[in-house]
Amino acid sequence: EQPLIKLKPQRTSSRELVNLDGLWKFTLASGANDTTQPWTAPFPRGALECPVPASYNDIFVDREIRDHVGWVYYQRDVFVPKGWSKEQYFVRAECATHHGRIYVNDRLLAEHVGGYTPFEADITEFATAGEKFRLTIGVNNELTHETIPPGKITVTESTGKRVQTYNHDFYNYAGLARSIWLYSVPRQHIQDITVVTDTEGETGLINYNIKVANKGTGKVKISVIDEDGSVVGTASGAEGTVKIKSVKLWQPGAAYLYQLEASIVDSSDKVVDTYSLATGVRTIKVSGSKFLINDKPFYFTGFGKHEDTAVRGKGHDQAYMVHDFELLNWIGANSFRTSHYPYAEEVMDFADRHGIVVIDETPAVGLNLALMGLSKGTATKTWAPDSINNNTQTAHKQAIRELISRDKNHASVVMWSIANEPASNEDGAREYFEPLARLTRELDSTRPITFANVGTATYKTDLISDLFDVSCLNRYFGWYTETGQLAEAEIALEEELRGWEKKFNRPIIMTEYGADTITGLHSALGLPWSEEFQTDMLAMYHRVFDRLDSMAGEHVWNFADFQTSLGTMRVDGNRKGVFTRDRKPKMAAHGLKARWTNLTTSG
Ligand code: GCB
Repeated sequence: EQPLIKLKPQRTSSRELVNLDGLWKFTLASGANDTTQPWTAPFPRGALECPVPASYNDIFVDREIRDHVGWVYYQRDVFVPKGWSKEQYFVRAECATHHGRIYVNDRLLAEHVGGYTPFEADITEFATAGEKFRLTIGVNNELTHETIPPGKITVTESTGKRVQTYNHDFYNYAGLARSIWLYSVPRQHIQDITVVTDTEGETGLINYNIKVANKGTGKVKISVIDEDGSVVGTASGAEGTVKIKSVKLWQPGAAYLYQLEASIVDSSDKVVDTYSLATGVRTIKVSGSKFLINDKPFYFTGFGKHEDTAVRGKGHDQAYMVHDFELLNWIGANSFRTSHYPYAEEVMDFADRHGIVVIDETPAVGLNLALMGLSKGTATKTWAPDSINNNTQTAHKQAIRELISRDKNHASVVMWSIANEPASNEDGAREYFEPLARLTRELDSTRPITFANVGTATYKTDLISDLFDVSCLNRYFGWYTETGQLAEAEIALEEELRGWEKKFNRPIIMTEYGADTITGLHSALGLPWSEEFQTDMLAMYHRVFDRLDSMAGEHVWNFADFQTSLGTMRVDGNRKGVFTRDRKPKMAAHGLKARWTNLTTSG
């Protein structure tokens, strides 16, 4: 059985890796009915050049490119290293948002729908070792009611312009926002590894399962190596358990990673292929209202984030990644949610290495016609054949499969969030979500599952929450309702939280709360949009949280200001960041730092 997403490419004694990031030639397809085939020839001289990784939208100073709806093409020449004649080799895109096609010379070799997960083309038969080929990647940014996330394309009558609208509150950045790789593996190679960890007293257990492609006579051997480089356990066979005596656990804030080195060896014990997987040993459980990591209650502090920076859009950037983690550390945050899509794999690896806890979310955001864009006056039902329907659900299942396939081995990932703010109070929600919750549990029975619940689906009206393990709530009392009235907001918030607490004896995490705040805007009265209001509003929420027994965490919306679609509700994007888009702290950051640093040190 083919794994959905193959192991992140790696350079080992048996594998080679060539990074294809840099400037690529770039062109737009001129329209939806464009019949030209840009991949069949080199792009003309004088073509635009676009950096990879980056979203293309904000790179050029051109509304036509920024607002483009449809295909764009990236192209470059690539050499296959001359030593690869006996190998199998692939082009891998870490993502193409939202629909990608990989062409080698004139030939389409891979196609993938879903904007935030990797896919690859086996190019072995189509590009010769030691020779050059033309690599073209087509990327389409269209969203319909049957994609995840959903959207709608309308044609403006007066100009004929196609316009993309959507229900989610972040800009529809598109293009090649993550790395592109050319990599080789031996014909017989390790295709997938699944690890599940556990403990027995002081002993750590790594249960592993290895999938081998083009299986021959080779045997699988496993060594587990600690951070000092000592082998602490071995095993053989494609499936088994490695026991580690006096195990060092992966802990929030104190990561410890073993390297699980999986090899295929031939009959004379020669290594055919080898792959090294960073593995943290830890357990997760939900018990009553406690979220337990290594059997100790864990209280989430941190943010819902976005992959978003100026100019790059959603382009992965190492400097921003490291800086964001530094700021999480500075402010005393121990966790974040990958709102509202899977983040670059490098981010997950970094979280593993630095002990930051992650709630990992699918791109299923905006499945709610009562919110924002899609309905625009013609308010209709969310769960309906001409709206979010069976095909959307099929795409949603695929998004869940790909998220878990890619991220199942990350110690940092402690929970799956399969959607953000769906219309869980509308008829049809249960029919839609019941199979998705079941699928998620089938794919991974070791992690709790959740979704981020919208404020309009209260403890009285929500129809699906019993299908999940943790109540993740997004609430905006004091902002979207009781605007600027914190006393009234405090009463409403407490009533709502107590309602959830009574209904389910389980952890509650406030996965969103926050207020739009313009840096530098001040108000002696603490009125909305000012830095004082953000500070006061967060403090009010914290008072309420501290009065409840079931609270298991608080994630402020948002880590940083971020870009959204154009609209009268947003000023150059959403300003609920605790940091500005260029990562300067707003006033509220200092209050959070004091609270979270204290929470962490007082356990
Ligand atoms: C939400 C959404 C988030 C928005 C936020 C807001 O509930 O989950 O994507 O950005 O509200 O600021 O309105």
